[in-house]
Amino acid sequence: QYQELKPITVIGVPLDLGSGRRGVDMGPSAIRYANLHEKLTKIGFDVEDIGNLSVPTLETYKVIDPKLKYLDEIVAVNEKLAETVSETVEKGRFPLVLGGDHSIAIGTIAGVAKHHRKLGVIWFDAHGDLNTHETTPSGNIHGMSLAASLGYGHEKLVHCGGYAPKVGPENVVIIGARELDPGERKLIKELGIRVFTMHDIDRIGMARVMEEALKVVTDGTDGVHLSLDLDGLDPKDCPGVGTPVVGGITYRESHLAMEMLAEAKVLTSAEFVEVNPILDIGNKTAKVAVALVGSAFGEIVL
Ligand code: 6HN
Ligand code: MN
Ligand code: MN
Ligand code: MN
Repeated sequence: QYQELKPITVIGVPLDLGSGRRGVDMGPSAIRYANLHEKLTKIGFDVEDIGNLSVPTLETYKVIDPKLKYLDEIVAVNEKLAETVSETVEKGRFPLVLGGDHSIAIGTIAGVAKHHRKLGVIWFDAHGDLNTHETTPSGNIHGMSLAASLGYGHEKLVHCGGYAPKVGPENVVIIGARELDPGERKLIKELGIRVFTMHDIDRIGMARVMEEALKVVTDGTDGVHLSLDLDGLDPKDCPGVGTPVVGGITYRESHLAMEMLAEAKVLTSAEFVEVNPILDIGNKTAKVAVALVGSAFGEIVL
């Protein structure tokens, strides 16, 4: 309903401060190297790539609060990202953000949500990213981005873009979850967030999971954001991620999910995050990312 071949703006965010392991800062390059531009152009899109946001180097900064590592640096990048994404939407273009660690979802969502009365969010991930500084086991902000977008966590994260919350729990779905911390489980229950775990995918299949997920994210909304963490897939297919968890979504299941999204024509923004070329085999994970982008944007095989 919402999207009919809008021109796409690619925005790279080479941030790794939100992650416990280095290397995701090279994600945007790896994804471009895997021929993202060509893929989208072949499908028929008008694509512009505005390059990478400038991002501070880890060595330049010190951890001040171990429960919120590199908070101010991450907030600064996300404020800039929110502005860039918002300008993209104002130009009538579709923001396609390349990470970078998953903390950048805070900025992407801050940039898009203000253009929508109500935004649906698909969080495709092995994790919930629903920690706050009070529940985090690691202090890594990439584990807090969905909570922040829902209005939970540190003020500076929650109020990115100058407003909060960005999304309501009734329009959020998590797909692929298989590693949730105690605080995340608690928040899921409190807010009633729909989570399709690996158990659900095994049991009812990805097709039904996506049918249900699409209902949740389109219920009363006027936009849908896809936040796709490559660690949602099985590490066999996507070894190049910082926090791999065995027993994940298969290559085909993830494609089916993207194809159903394309068919539904509901996407208004998307981000592909956590590609870590240092931990990858060849450029396998970035190639999967580009293949998934193709499917999400309606690439037709036959
Ligand atoms: N990600 N739940 C763990 C933490 O440290 O909070 C892992 C987070 C992973 C974050 O997948 O983007
Ligand atoms: Mn994540
Ligand atoms: Mn994850
Ligand atoms: Mn507040």
